Amino acid sequence: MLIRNLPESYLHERDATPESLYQDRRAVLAGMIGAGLMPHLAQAADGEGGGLPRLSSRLTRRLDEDQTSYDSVTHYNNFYEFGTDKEDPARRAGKLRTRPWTVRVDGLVSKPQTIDIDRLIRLAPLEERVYRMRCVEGWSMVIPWVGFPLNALLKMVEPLGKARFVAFETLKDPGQMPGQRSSVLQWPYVEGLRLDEAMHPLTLLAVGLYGRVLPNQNGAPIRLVVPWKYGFKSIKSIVRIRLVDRQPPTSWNISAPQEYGFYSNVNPTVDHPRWSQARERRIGDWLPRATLPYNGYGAEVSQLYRGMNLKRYF
Ligand SMILES: Nc1nc2c(c(=O)[nH]1)N[C@H]1C(S)=C(S)[C@@H](COP(=O)(O)O)O[C@H]1N2
Ligand SMILES: [Mo]
Repeated sequence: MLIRNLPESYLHERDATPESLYQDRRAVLAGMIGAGLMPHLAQAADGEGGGLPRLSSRLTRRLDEDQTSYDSVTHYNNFYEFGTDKEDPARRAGKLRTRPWTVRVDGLVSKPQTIDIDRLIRLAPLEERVYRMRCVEGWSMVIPWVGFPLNALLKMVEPLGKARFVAFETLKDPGQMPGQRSSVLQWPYVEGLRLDEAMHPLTLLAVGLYGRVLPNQNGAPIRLVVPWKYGFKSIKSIVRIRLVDRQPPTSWNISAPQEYGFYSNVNPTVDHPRWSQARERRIGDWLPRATLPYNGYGAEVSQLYRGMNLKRYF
């Protein structure tokens, strides 16, 4: 059973983390509201969220930028399983049944497991982290995610020495996901990371946003969040995570290999063949802004790519 397989570090991560990082979310919120900051967060906490259950978490990562409104985060989405228009997922993802739900974690690991989502949420050290997100199409958002580091789950299953990549898979069920009746992409949606990218402390498995359970359109009940990569790497509604020895196929790369690479690190100096990536439109802003290398996370992640030709490995 899961509890027995959890390594010490997983169970005790909360205690082991310096207390200064952790502040009671309510106190932080009260402070921010008191200071007249984060009106969107205040709104979401006070009634938005469509009655979705709250998740208790510790704020471990702030960002000194305005958060995108709850309404935009939940009504301007890419989730092709529910259609290709930005408003389709909000209108159509209500059909998705997110309970019961299990995530199968297997492949090159010594402890393959099928984990129930509620057990995972109960056991995981839930954190609130505010991340900048950049879609390859040129828009960006700032989203307060709730989740836990992917590396906590990976350590639990004990990757074998041969494991070099991690492959992710979304649910395939055309009955619930009407977009899968179209062949706009190959289904199920699949994504992948190199193992060191997957183990990086910034890489999150999100189960909520704005302090509540994830809305279906944002990838309920569990989705990946990799903030230094273009949004399509952050695969939604995950049912399987597999440790493998070769670079796994990824949906957008299969669909248009000359446009979407495996790495897909946010890079203002490497243009998409059909448009520049130098600038972006922050949802809610009028004026475009400069796109940052690695979406602003370069100090933390650029060492992962030392010596690599980023134009070749785009
Ligand atoms: N399964 C699945 N995951 C997906 C997508 C998708 O179509 N299907 N779209 C991706 C893209 S292109 C982006 S920009 C983000 C959008 O996440 P959001 O709607 O929560 O902002 O989800 C990514 N994850
Ligand atoms: Mo995207």
